[in-house]
Amino acid sequence: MPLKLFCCDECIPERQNHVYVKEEGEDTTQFLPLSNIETIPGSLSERGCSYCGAKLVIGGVIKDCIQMIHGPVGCAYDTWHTKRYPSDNDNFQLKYIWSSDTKEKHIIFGAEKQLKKAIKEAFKEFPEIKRMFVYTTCTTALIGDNPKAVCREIEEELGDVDIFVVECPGFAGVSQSKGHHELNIGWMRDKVGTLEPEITSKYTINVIGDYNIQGDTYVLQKYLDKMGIQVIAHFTGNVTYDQLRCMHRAKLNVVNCARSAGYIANELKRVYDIPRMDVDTWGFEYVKVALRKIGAFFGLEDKAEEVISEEVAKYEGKLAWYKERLKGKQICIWTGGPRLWHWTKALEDDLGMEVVAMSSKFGHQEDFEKVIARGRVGTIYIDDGNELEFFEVLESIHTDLILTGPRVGDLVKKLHIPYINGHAYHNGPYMGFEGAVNMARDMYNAIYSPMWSLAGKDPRVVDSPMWSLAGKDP
Ligand code: CFM
Repeated sequence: MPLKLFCCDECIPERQNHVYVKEEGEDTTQFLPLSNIETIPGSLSERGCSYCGAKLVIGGVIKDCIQMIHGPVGCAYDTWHTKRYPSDNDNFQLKYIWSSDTKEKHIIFGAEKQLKKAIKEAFKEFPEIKRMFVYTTCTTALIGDNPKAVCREIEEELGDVDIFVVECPGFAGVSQSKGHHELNIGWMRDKVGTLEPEITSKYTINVIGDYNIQGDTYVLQKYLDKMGIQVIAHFTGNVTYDQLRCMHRAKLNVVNCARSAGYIANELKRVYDIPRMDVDTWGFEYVKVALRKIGAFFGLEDKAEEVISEEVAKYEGKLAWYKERLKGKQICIWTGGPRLWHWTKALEDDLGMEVVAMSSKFGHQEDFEKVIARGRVGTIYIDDGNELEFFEVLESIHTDLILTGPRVGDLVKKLHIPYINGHAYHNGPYMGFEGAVNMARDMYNAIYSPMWSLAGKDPRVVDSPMWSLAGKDP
């Protein structure tokens, strides 16, 4: 039976439809785990909320913009400093967070005045900043505030500011995925086409879904600069608010994260007839394919080959060194969704590793189609996995490393299994040729760290229930 019920899910048997083990000769037309539906009550989900998907993932990356969170201060605090997306604007976007700080009395009397006060105060504190994102949260959406009306008033009053409102209360949708969607569609509707860019090249693109995690965007930008391609906007990554208003002027949309930003690429196609090209910007071999595809679109094949041979010469040897030491190592990928299909085959082809279990928090059916198509036979594929299931997976497989977030990562570390931050990275960037080497280096350092054998010598560990769960004998 390819759909699998974990023992820990005995009292929530519906979970069986979310866990799949691929068997020989099967394809996704026969079995596909359910995904992008409500979390089953009783399952301790790892998902985020809609607001988080909008703010933490997409909007918060923009480098010249106040991020005003309309709600209790915790919503702002909890999405601050948990992701690392630098910028060349002195990291303005990482330093600060703003909140309208709503309290009980605002629930009763309305929080619009409070929002207005907070927005004006924020613009006053940062007089050089003239752009703002305003996000709704569960609380302020439930009481029926109208932040758009407030923002239009302020725009008129102040005259020189531009504010974008994202209606993304946490409870909307089933995961952070809904927040991505809201921001994509809202930005397209309200802001794209409201400004004209300065065109400096015949070849113009938008890079969609890169996010500059630990400098990913810089790596891609370097390759594109060398090819003579102008990037109108990175949606999003080291980008200004106004650059994003000019997205309608690109001749091509190059999409990496199709999950969080495929919507805006589709809208740009529908409204402005800009073609969409999906690429993988992680993985040594995949990046070659990506650059060749972009090169072929503009007739810049030679330029693409130049960049490729220059970069390959620099990094091929290093990658080979790590491959020698990483081949045959078994790993798990437990992240949001797209990184499963971006990474599984890349790690197997580039480094000879074997991906034995994958869990996606919020991937949709199309993500599972891609990941199962690219994944191995015998691998476990989980939608919206919970902690107990993770422990059960670890009992049934051998794994040398897990690519996941710090929350699950710190748990598995206690089982003496190394983890690499699959969301914000350990020491990135991970995109591009150099990124593939960085990722291999981090995985090598994690797996081969002498810490693991020393940790096994700690006598206190022997009695720990976690230790027996790990099935290891010190
Ligand atoms: Fe796209 Fe992302 Fe991801 Fe994502 Fe995320 Fe992310 Fe992710 Mo963490 S936009 S879907 S909502 S690639 S934050 S930068 S790492 S879960 S797989």
